[in-house]
Parts: sequence; C-alpha cells; structure tokens
Amino acid sequence: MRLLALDLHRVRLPLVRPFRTSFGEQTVREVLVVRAETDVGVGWGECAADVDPHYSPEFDDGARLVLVDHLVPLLFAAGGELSGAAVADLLRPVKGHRMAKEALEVAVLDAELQAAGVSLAEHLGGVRDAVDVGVSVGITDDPGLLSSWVAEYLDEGYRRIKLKIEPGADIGPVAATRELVGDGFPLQVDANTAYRVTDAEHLARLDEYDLLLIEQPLVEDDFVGHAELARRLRTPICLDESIESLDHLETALALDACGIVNIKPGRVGGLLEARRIHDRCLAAGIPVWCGGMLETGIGRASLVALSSLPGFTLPGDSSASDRYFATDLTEPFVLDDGRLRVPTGPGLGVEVDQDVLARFTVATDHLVPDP
Ligand code: OSB
Ligand code: MG
Repeated sequence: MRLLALDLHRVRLPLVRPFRTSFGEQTVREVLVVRAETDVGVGWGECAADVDPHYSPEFDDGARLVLVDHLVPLLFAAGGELSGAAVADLLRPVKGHRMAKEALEVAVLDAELQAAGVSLAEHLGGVRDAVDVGVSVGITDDPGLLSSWVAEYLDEGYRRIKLKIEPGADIGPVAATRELVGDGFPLQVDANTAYRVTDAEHLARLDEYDLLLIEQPLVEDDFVGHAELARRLRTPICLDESIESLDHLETALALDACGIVNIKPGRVGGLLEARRIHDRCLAAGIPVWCGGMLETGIGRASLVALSSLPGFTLPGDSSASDRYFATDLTEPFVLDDGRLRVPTGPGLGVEVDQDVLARFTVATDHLVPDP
C-alpha cells in the first residue's frame, strides 16, 4: 500500500473530572489524532503524548514536529512498500519518539486491516471478546471526594481500582480505600516515579493493604533500585515508565526488578512491539495488563484489542468513554458488567465522528508527499 496524505489533528477534549498524578494535574486531554489516507483507504491513530513532557520526554508540540519533519516523510518515501508491519523498521532511523511512531503504525494498520476486512484483535491474536477493566483514580487532598469517586466507580461495576499516590498522599488514602472496597477487592497504586529507594521502609507499610501491585515507585532509569524494592516489599512491583522496549524488559527480568508489567503500546513505540513484550512476559510467567493515557475512542479501540491477547490477565486501565469525556471522538465505549467489548469490525472497528472531531480540533497539519 501507499500513503497518499496524512492529517495531524490537534484535539482538545475537556475531561469530566480533573486527573491529578504525582507529576501534575490535567483538566483537558490535548492529543494528536492521525488520519492516514492510503491507496487502500483511510486509517486512524492517536499519539499518547500530552501537552507537557512530564510522564515521558514526549509532548504534543515535539511529537508534531518530529512527525512533520522526520517520521511522516519516511513513510512517504516508502512509496508502495508501506504496510503496518513495515512501519517500525521504516521509522528506525529516528531515535526514540515512540509515541509518535506508534500513532503512525496504528493508522497504517487500521487502513490495511479495514481493506482486508480483518479486526485488529484478530490480527494481533486476541482470544477474548471482552476485557476486564479497572479505573485509575487521581489524587485529591479531599478524602471525602476520593471516597465518593471510588464509590461511584464501584457502583458502575469497575473490576479494579488504581489509586495514584505520591509522598504525603499514600498510606492514608490506601487505608481508607481498602476499607471502602472491602477485603479481596482488586486494589493497586501508581506512584509515577515519585519515590526513592530510601523510601523502602515507608513503602513497605503498604504491604498490609494487600495491594495487587505498586506501579513505578522509582525513577524510570532505576532498574537496580526497583530490584532492591522488590526484595524488600511483599507488594509486587509493576513497571510502567521503565519499560520502553523489549530490551528494557530483558533488563528488568535479568535483575528481577518487577513481577508485573504495564504494557502501553505508545510508550513502547508500537502495537507490534507491545505484542512482543506481551509474548516475552507470557513465556516468563509475568502477568501483564494494559495501561492507558486518557485515550479517545481511537486509542481506546487499539488498547482493548491488544488487551484481548492471552497474557493480559489483570484488568486494564482504559475505562469507559464516560469516565473521561462527555463526548468521545468515536461511538462511546460502554462498561458492561465491568468489561469493555472488543471491537469486531475491520481495523480498529470504530467510526470517527467527523462533526465531533471538527468541533474539538484546534489545529491541523495536512501533509502530502513531495511532488
Ligand atoms: O501512569 O498509568 C499512568 C494517565 C496518563 C499518564 C500516565 C498514566 C495515566 C493513567 C490513566 O494512570 C490511565 C487511563 O485511564 O487511561
Ligand atoms: Mg502508570
């Protein structure tokens, strides 16, 4: 197939409630949406980057620049040799910028699979028609507000609660939430790199709350520190930010730095790399689950398809559309008995609502090959 044109839409979608993590607070999801026009049809992708480089070094303005000046020209230069499976190799000359690369891979795959009449889940080797989902709950200084959010999510049927934590907002909220959800309900925490290995004794206090896991307690580069923490805590260590590739995973496995992995296709530069990480974890007996980056329906469709692979045995973070937005860019994903249904239509299996997209788009780049 051949890429004929590529549109980058910068979309600003208000969140239904603020989302605070140890690295900042968001009230709006500002995201790059990719529309790839190919000779076999149109495909869509979404870049996981955010306005600020606080979760990872990538951010919207940087992603836009690297897409326009470096990545998209490599896909145009491929001529008729383009395919979803070829994208990662074509983009390899550019170091890093994994989220930008993944958005392109998904858009090309979506067009290709739509033309072939194959769903993304089927293409990836999915084995489930619905996936268990949890919800990621932001930090708040108001304990009553936190409880009301958690109670609401339990009511809606979410199968697991994840609390964002940071120093000063950890033991208290975890104790209160454990009390609220009851013994045995799946509860986990995510620190987004907010602690140091010298906090091990403090973090070990979380052990008594029977958490499924603690996600990314230490800075992303600190594999050795995570290994030490893994020895000192009963709560399993899960890595998110640290795992940007299969090679990072090998490092973590060699050091026993984690017992569980959060897989985000954007963070690792592609759905196909995400599948390799899944396969390696499955072989190593490491449970995985699918993280999220406050995606719109476009990104959510790919996360749900990925989550249908056999190794995704823990509930994912990607929740129903109404947990994020009053209006999604696609038909909404709706919670059904604590699960999201895996789209069965060809490609991503979702329809992008052009009116909604136009309403929330604040800027567009229209890219075409050099004549
Ligand atoms: O660390 O998992 C994270 C959202 C934005 C950036 C990082 C993270 C998150 C989440 C929310 O936890 C996941 C979601 O609901 O999409
Ligand atoms: Mg995380």
